[in-house]
Amino acid sequence: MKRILTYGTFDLLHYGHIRLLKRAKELGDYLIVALSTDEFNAVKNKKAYHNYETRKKMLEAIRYVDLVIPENTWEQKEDDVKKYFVDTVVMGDDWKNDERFESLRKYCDVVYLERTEGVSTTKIKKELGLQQAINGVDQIPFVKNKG
Ligand code: C2G
Repeated sequence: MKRILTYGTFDLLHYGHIRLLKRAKELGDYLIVALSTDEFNAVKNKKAYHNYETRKKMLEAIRYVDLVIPENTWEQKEDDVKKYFVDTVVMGDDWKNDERFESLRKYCDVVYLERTEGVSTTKIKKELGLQQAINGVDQIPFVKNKG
């Protein structure tokens, strides 16, 4: 059984995400998605519209996805690959040659798939008026948990 692992926030699920998951599954038999937690999104300077539990339930409903685990840190990838006996880590090619993935080649294959043009969560939020420019940079204003 060939085991595939991918990482992401997967917020406001769209066909770019689905295409990535479909192609990742086609590379093996079992697809694990390490889903960024809300706390880790803050580290990535992302504020997801849907919280972790909602994003997890949506991913678990996708036929290509066999298991969803939390992504809490940048550093957990090596442990994930070993713990789940991963053969291949798959990411969209916006991550191509990123050392955080290239460093995994000691333990597994690393494959970058072409990113789907014309769609992104940021674009959806912008077009739905769900975000405002701050200092000229489009982003959801991240409000730290009060108290
Ligand atoms: N993706 C894609 N096409 C798009 C948008 C996204 O192929 N139009 C891919 C990305 O390349 C990524 C996956 O879908 O492989 C999930 O995208 P995001 O949720 O934006 O993930 P990201 O914030 O890049 O998180 O440790 C790695 C990070 O957690 C990756």
